[in-house]
Amino acid sequence: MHDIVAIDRDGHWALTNYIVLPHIELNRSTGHVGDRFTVYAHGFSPTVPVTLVWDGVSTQFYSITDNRGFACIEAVVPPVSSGTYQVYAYDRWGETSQTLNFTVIPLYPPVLIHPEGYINTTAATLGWTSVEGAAGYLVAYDTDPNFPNPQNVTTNNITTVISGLTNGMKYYWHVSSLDIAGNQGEFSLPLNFTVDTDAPNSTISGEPYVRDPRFTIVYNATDTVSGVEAVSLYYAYNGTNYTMYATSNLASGAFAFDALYGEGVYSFYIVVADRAGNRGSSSVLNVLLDMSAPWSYVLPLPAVVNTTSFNITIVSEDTLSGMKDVRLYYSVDGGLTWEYYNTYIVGGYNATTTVLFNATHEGTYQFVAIGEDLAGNIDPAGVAEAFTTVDWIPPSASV
Ligand SMILES: [Ca+2]
Ligand SMILES: [Ca+2]
Ligand SMILES: [Ca+2]
Repeated sequence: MHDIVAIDRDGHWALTNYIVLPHIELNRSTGHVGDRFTVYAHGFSPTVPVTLVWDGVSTQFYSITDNRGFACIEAVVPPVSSGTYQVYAYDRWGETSQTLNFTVIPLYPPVLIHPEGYINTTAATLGWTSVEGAAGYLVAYDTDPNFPNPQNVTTNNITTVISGLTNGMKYYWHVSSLDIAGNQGEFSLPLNFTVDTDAPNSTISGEPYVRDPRFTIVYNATDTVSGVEAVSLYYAYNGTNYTMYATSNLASGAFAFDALYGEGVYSFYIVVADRAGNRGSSSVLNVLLDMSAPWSYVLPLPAVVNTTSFNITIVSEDTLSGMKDVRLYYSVDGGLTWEYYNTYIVGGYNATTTVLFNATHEGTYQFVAIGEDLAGNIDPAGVAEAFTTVDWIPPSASV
């Protein structure tokens, strides 16, 4: 109710009443429980309380109009179920506004953070972003992407631990927000993860004795569920601490190794990681780098032997890897080429080998022995190491 006063130039005046139909405007027509919103109330009685009515739940908000009948009511969406509500305002004198609709909508879902992909535990910690106004979250997980039989967890936190998961199983999960009235919003887009608690298996192999300081370590790694992510080669020299040498993304292959410390024992193993973060190690492979040639020689023989068969003694020595074999060569009567006679298996670091040599005819014999160690180093071919004259035909005399 308003008064209108008309005054003329001479000061005469007249008074009348008129009624302005009050109305309200909302700065928004939808919101979540707890959201703030503003109501502009026009055309109410001056300087009186004006009440905003949230229909259906009788929630009321008060303000006082100014001398023009205007009020600005700061309101909060009450904790009501999702749906459309009617709101209106009235003042102390019963002036009542029109009715407006306000729709309460559930909270938006959070954004899922982790886990995704592979995990290496049967108890997963799920995490997501917080949603403003959320009083809690409903987490659902299932082994089927359509969530036909979800396991549900309600929590006030932005993480939760779900346990009792099965190795090798893939799980889908999503989260919805709950407001203080218990309204459940839509679920987030799902993430999924697969449980892999099995460490990878691996083997390495290589030559036990090598003579080239660049050699190869062959490896093979396998993994169930998630697969091999990375392979790392570790080595130690003569029992020192292990150091990582190289890595590879390939599940099987070979590492070329440069033995920078020279001769000695190099020990190797590999560590294999799968995509879930499990790690497994191979057994240790020892490789002996032996770059030193052995030496073998034939012991001196009598100046003359008078039998077709006679013993030859070969002495061999090798450091590090030890002897593998020795080959005996001979030449007759100053022949320019060495004839191969035989190969003898020799073990150990120092060996004496006695062999029976069968001469095919008389003459002057020269001998040389060429040894080889287990790493493949070979005694340098040299000059004759022993010689003898074979003469088994008695001298004949005629008179
Ligand atoms: Ca695995
Ligand atoms: Ca050697
Ligand atoms: Ca020799």
